[in-house]
Amino acid sequence: MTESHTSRTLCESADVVVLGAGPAGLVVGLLLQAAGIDCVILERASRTHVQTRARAGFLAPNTVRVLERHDLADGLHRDGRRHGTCEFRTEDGRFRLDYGSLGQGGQHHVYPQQNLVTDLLTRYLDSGGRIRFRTEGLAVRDADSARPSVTTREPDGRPTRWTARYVAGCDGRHGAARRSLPPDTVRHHRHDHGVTWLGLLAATPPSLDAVGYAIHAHGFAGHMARTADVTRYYLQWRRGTPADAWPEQRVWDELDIRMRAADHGPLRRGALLERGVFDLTCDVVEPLRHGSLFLAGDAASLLAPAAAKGANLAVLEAEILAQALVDALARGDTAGLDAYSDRCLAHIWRAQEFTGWMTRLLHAAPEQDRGAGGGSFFHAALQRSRLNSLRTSRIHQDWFAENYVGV
Ligand code: RFL
Repeated sequence: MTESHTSRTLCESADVVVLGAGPAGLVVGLLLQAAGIDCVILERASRTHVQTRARAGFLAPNTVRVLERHDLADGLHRDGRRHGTCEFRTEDGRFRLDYGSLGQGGQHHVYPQQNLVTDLLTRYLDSGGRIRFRTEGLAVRDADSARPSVTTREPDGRPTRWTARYVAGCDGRHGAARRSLPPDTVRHHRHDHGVTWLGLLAATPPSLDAVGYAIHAHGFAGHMARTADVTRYYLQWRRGTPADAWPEQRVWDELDIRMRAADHGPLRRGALLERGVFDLTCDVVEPLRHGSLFLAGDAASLLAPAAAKGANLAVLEAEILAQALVDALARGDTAGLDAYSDRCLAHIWRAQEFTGWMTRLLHAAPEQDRGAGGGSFFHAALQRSRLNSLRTSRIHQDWFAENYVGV
């Protein structure tokens, strides 16, 4: 590590500069740290913000295995709960799939992402890891050289240049890593599923002992456990409508209608802690490398949240990337880095395909194709057929289970 000043720009260095302290960046940082590699994590937000950002909650078996392999799973085993059932509610009634005991998939662990991030961050800091909060990466420069650098804005506004051997771009969809990719060498594939969700966090215990997926003429509604006191709900939402357009009472009344509470039991209501609107869009950057810059997590690929894959892919890619960086820096073996992009893209496209299928299972048709009152007959009939197949075909159920928990 070196530190020097030019006339106005502070210069620092590390063998690996990791952008972003989400699940991807923290796993990369922890694994490099454990292997004795000199690294630093640069994070735009404050520590408090990073540790309280509520997002994912369903961790796949592979994610748990990665965390266990590196002795990072204590919190998850202490406070997480195993989960293996989903319930579909439609106009034809409801059916449950015990996906945890189907196929060769396994169960999820329900453990809020902010708890996981807090565990990883605490371990990283306790083991002497370097991290700079409120330090925004502005651009990755000279990535096609052996000495790339990252320009940053420090908390006091001072410009800094971090030089490195490698840069791990784990700073999400809107981060500096993506922005720094030259458009002529990297393709950016985008897709819009044409559907929008209102995501809600409610201060109330779960109402079902399963993930709830409700298909209704008014649109989709979803229920996902988080903790004993907090539950995530989703409502399909008209694109462009602000998150706060409806008062709480109307949100709960609509959830009751779409979840068919009158037939299947009431929902436990509580204060809405958080609302967010997001369009179900996805994208993939290809390849996930430009010279010495590697992308992982949401920076590499964004998935619609319908199948709960994003955080799980982030952890998978982070372990692969960290191992390859250790091989390169400790042993001079760059085969892992050369294979990184192809290896991860195979997982990413599989996850994108299943997420797209899941989106079409939950939504009859993109908004622009829908007629008034819930969609054209054709799309609705296809959706019903899809659901019937899932309800009745054991092979289809096994396929679902393997893809639902797999990455
Ligand atoms: P993150 O977690 O976004 O972390 C990126 C970090 O980079 C920082 N950053 C920068 N730092 C420095 N310089 C810059 N220029 C920077 N720009 C950004 C940010 O502050 C942040 O700290 O990305 P990462 O690590 O790749 O992890 C990805 C996951 O967070 C994401 O895929 C999941 O949350 C997606 N997701 C779900 N995934 C699941 O596997 N299971 C789920 O149940 C699940 N539910 C969800 C979700 C995402 C949701 N949102 C965001 C729509 C539910 C929701 C509501």
